[in-house]
This record gives sequence, structure tokens and C-alpha cells, in this order.
Amino acid sequence: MKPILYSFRRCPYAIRARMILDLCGIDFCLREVALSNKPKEMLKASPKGTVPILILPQKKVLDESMDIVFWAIKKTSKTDKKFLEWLDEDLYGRSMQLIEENDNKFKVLLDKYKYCRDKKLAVKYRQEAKSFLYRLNELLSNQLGLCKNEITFSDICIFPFVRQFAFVDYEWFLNCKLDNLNDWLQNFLNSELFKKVMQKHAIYEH
Ligand SMILES: N[C@@H](CCC(=O)N[C@@H](CS)C(=O)NCC(=O)O)C(=O)O
Repeated sequence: MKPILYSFRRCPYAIRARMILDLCGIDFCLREVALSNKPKEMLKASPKGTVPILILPQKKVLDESMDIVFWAIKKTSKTDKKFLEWLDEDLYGRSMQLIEENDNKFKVLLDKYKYCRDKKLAVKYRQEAKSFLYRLNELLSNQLGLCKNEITFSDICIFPFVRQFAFVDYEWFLNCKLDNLNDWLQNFLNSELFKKVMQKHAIYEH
């Protein structure tokens, strides 16, 4: 039996999970949910009701995107040593520092910026979030990925959030002259991996 992934197409945490699962070559059954009408079985498996959720064949439930990421990396590393390197202490430490800042600070400001009705306040949140973008841009000034001279899991885990932020007001983003970050963003947007995980699926009938 394949693992089941409860997902929501545009959710950045779910995009993160789908990209890693696909990159790691893990075959899974996708269940697209409407956040306004979550399947009972999904809520039974994880009452907190967030996506993504991965249900493993032995009914083990992973309901945090980073748990799904590490489960996929460990599973696939048995056959491809490249993924094992992602878990090396130094790379892992630097990656997690960025991902935690993304999830705990940048994402909060992103939501405030994106959903704030007061234009002045929105600009204030955008300004506060900008320093993280500049840091990412700086990291990309002499290497292809955020933590190494190639794309690793931190790039995949953070990209969906930068994408969301950039497209709130793409003209503003372009005016920031975050050229390295914009190139990195465009490479992801044009990748087969991203196009594949963004394919539309009918809502899971329950
Ligand atoms: N820490 C969780 C966060 C997941 C999360 O907040 N997902 C949002 C969608 S982007 C969600 O499901 N929210 C529940 C809702 O809107 O009802 C993770 O990393 O998986």
C-alpha cells in the first residue's frame, strides 16, 4: 500500500512535502482537500487539522511537514547516498537554522503582509520580512543553493514561502533587486519538479 498524503495545492507546507516526496522518488497517493471541508478520516488521523499529513501503510501519521521531509530523506537515502549528505551535521545544522527562521518568523510576517487590509501596516510587515530575503539573497551570491553550491533540502523547504511572498506584489519584489534570489526563484518555478507537484487534482470525495 502506498502512503497517503492529505494536501492542499497552494499551501507552502504541502508544496514542500510534495516536492521532497517526489524528489526522493516516493510513490504516494494524493488526496487534495478543501480546508473548509476536511475529510473526517483526515481529522481522525490528526485532529489538529493542518495539511500536509502523510499516512504510512502501518497507519503511522506524520502531520508536520518537516517530519515528512525527514522521513522521505531517510527512506530514499538507503538507495541514494546523495540524500544522506543532507543530514551531515554541518549542512543539517545550517539548513535547520534557516528553515526554523522561515517557519517561525518569516511565515508569520508573510501572512500578516499578505492578509492585512490596512495598507500601511502591510508595508510595515513587508519591511520587517525583507531582512530575511536579503539574507537569502546574500547566501546565494556565491553558491547555487542556500547552504551548499547545489540545491539541497533547505532550498526546497523555503522556496514555497519565498514564492508566496514574491507574488503578493511581484513588481515590488523585482524593485528590491534581489537578483540572486529572483534567479533561484525562477529556476524553481520553471523546474519540472515544481510543475509536476502543482498539477491540479480533484477534491478528494469523502
Ligand atoms: N507546522 C505545520 C503547518 C501546516 C499548516 O499550517 N498548514 C495550513 C495550510 S498552509 C493548514 O492546514 N491550516 C489549517 C486550516 O487552514 O484550516 C507543518 O509544517 O506541516
